[in-house]
Amino acid sequence: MKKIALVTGITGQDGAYLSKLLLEKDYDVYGIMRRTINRSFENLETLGIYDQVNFIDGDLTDECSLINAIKTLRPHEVYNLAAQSFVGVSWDVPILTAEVNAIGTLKLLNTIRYIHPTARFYQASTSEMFGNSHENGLQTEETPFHPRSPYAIAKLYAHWITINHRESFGMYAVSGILFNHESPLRGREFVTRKITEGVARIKLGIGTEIRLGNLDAKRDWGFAGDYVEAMWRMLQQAEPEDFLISTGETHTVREFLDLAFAHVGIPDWNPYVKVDPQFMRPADVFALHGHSGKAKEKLGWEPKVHFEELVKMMVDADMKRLAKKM
Ligand code: NAP
Ligand code: G4F
Repeated sequence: MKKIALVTGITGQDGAYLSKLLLEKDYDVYGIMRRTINRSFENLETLGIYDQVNFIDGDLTDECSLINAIKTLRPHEVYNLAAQSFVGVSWDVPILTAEVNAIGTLKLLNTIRYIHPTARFYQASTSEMFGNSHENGLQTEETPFHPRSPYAIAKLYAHWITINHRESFGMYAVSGILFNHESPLRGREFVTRKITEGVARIKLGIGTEIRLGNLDAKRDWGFAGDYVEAMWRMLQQAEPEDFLISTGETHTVREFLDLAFAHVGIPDWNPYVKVDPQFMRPADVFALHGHSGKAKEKLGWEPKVHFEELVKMMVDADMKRLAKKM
C-alpha cells in the first residue's frame, strides 16, 4: 500500500519541490489548498506535477478543515509548510502572521493528537528564530533564539509547541530549522528572486533598475530542491529529533548582486541598483551562517547545489521565462 503524505503550503516553493520528491518516492500526495479567486498552481505546473497531486480545501486557521483532512486521509506523514512566510510584511500583518504561523500549527498538531496520533509531523522552522544570536559567527541547534520579527516570534511558538507535543504526548513531531533556500520557484518579493528577475529584465531591455533595502545583510542561501530531501529524511528516523539545515556558507546581498549581474555580462551593477528605505526592516537579522553537522552525521544529508550555481540557475530561469513572453 502506498504511503499517504499531507502537505500544507503545497502551492509554495517548498510544497512543490517536496511534492515532487514524495511522488518520486511513490507516496500519494495531498495538499491543503486555500480558496482564492485565482488559485496559483504555477509552481506545481512548472515542476510538471499539478495533475499528480490531490487537493483538499482548507486553511491553517480553520480547524474544521484540518479535522476533515486528517480524519479523511489518516496520513502517514504531515508536512506543515503553510505560513505567512514573508518576514518583511510581518510587521504590517502581525496578527495574521501569528494566527497562521503559530496558532495554525497548534491547531494542526492538536488535530493530529486527538484524531490520528501516529502520523509523523514535520514543522517548517526557520533560522530567523536565531535573530542576531550566534556562537563564534555560526548558528547550531544549541544556539539560543532571539527572534527579531513578528514572523520569527510566531515561528518560535510553532517550534516549541511541536517539541511540546513530542515531549508531552510521545508524538513523532519534529522541527527542521532551515536556513534560507531559494530556487526559480521562489516568491518574487524575496531578495534573491527580486534580484534575478530584475537582472533578467534589465538584460532583456524591459527593466531599468532594482530597488532594494539592506545590501549588507548576510544569508546562508541553499537550493530548495536539496532542502526538501532533508525534511523527508527527518521523518524517516527511528527517533524524532530536530535538525538544522544549512549550506555552511554565508554571503551578502551585494555578493548575490555581483554574481547575478556578472552572469549576464554586466560587471558593474551600481548604475542599476537603488537603495530604497521602504525595503529596510524595523529590525533586520544581519548575518545567518548555519552549521549542519548533526544533519550530515545522522541524516546523511549535505547540500548539493552551491551558491554560485544557485544564482546562475535562478538568473537563467528568469531570462528564459521572460524571453519567452517577448
Ligand atoms: P511560500 O512559497 O511562501 O509558500 C507558503 C505556502 O503557505 C503557500 O502554499 C501558501 O498558499 C500557504 N499558506 C499561506 N497561508 C496559509 C493559510 N492560512 N492556510 C493554508 N495555507 C497557507 O513559502 P516557502 O518558501 O515554500 O516556505 C515553506 C515553509 O518553510 C514556510 O512555513 C516558511 O515560513 C518556512 N521556511 C522557509 C524558508 C525559505 O528560505 N524558503 C526557510 C525556513 C523556513 P497560497 O498559495 O494560497 O498563498
Ligand atoms: O529574501 P528575504 O526577504 O528573506 P528572509 O527575511 O531572510 O526570510 C526568508 O528566509 C527565512 C529563513 O532564514 C525564512 F524563514 C523566511 O520565510 C523567508 O523565506 O531577505 C533576506 C535579506 C534580509 O536581510 C533583507 O533585509 O535581504 C535583505 N534585503 C535587502 N533588500 C531585502 C531587500 N529583502 C527583500 N525581501 N527585499 C529587498 O528589497
